[in-house]
Amino acid sequence: MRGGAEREVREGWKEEELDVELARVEAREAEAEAEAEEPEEPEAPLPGLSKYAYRWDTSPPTRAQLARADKFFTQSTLPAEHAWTQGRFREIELAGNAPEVAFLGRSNVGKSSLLNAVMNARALAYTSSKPGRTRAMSAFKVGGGRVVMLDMPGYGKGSREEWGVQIMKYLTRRKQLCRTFVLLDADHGVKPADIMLLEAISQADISYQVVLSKIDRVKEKDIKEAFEGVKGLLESEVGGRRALGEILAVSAAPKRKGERKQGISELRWAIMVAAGLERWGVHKK
Ligand SMILES: Nc1nc2c(ncn2[C@@H]2O[C@H](COP(=O)(O)OP(=O)(O)O)[C@@H](O)[C@H]2O)c(=O)[nH]1
Ligand SMILES: [Mg+2]
Repeated sequence: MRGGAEREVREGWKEEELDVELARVEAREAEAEAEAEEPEEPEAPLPGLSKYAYRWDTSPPTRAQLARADKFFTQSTLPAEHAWTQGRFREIELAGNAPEVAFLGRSNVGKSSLLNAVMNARALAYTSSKPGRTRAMSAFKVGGGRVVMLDMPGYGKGSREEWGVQIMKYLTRRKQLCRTFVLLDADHGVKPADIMLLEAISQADISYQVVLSKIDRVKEKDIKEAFEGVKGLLESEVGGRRALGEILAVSAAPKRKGERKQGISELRWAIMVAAGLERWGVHKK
């Protein structure tokens, strides 16, 4: 019968289509099963990334090195002390040739609080919640004068002109200055004033290292994003040629509850490396 033959053919075609569809469904199911069986792959870690540092040019300190750095900065027999405060470069007593490290950044980014945290001092460096209060440079001796830490006036509104002239003189002329730390607020992100500061120090060919401040205010994943963003910035024209391939992240934990000190040992170690004190505290055999 014609009608029956036609149906057979049609049904035959349908069966083929069905087979194809079935095969597709099976394949999809198998795929889904395989996916479900495979343990979820953790996000690939960024090489060189740790909790308080992102390194692409340096190697991370060992636990023993971090412990020595903490010891150096917290020796009770040799507490940190104020060395000098000056507004003008020519007035700074140039005596002494201890290695120096300077802390730069916008007003209120947390420079003075961070110095106090590193030096294990409550209020050696003057801190203020009102921006632009520190107009002078202050120097502090650490470890019996083996290192001098400099708290610089904030870069930002109102103080830019004075800042430019005096600080640039210091940064470019001071022979014993071995590293400049540029603080960027992890909470507020990179601001135009930060870009101007980075451009200024890059143009003056000053070597520096970036430190993200106030990380107690942001989530861990935001710190990672900030690290990547800042690396990109440092590798752009803004960053110049002298940025260290290592960004640190810190919290100075000032007064309020819930604000924990973080990343301070790593920063202490970075200062010791800059000052050539890697071997300090290593017992001689
Ligand atoms: N949450 C938080 N606040 C901070 C931190 N460091 C500093 N601050 C606060 O930020 C303000 C400015 O700090 P200060 O150290 O004077 O900044 P400077 O102008 O860069 O020297 C003060 O109110 C500090 O208490 C930090 O790590 N975490
Ligand atoms: Mg200050």
